[in-house]
Amino acid sequence: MLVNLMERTYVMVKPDGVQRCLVGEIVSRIEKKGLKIAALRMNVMTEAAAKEHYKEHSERPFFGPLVSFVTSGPSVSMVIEGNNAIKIMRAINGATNPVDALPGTIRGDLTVDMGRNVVHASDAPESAEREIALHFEESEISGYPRADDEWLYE
Ligand code: IDP
Ligand code: MG
Repeated sequence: MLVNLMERTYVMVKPDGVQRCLVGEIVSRIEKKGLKIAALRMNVMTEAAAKEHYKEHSERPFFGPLVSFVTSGPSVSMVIEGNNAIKIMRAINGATNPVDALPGTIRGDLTVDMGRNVVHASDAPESAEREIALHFEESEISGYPRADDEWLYE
């Protein structure tokens, strides 16, 4: 049961989250939920990586500003693991547009503008696999038991 539903997803605290000193707040919400940090790194994303990361939006008018913004300063990249981690992380982040993001979500509680919504999380298993491979070497990702695993899963 636990093994079958186990997923990994790519999560990023974008440069606005780093500048606004929200890294701890965001990581804390993820940890408290019961999801596991399998990898974590801060770096300035290269333009090539940013274009690849957001390639589904390459024809949209906000693509250029989005790539400039996400490469404008350090961001924090994570691989987050847990049962249904992909859907759970999207729920923790909240709707893309902060106007629609519910209170209790990261974007609902902490943001006001779609172009400065502080977090990213993969939206499906295929994008999670693609984004993890884009931003991390397999050797950077840790599989390890956590002390509270048996209290998190039936
Ligand atoms: P997501 O981050 O919730 O997956 P996407 O639709 O994949 O949302 O868009 C990627 C990112 O691009 C958003 O998080 C947001 O920062 C930015 N973005 C999306 N749509 C717009 C827009 O209409 N104007 C400005 N920025 C946008
Ligand atoms: Mg997206």
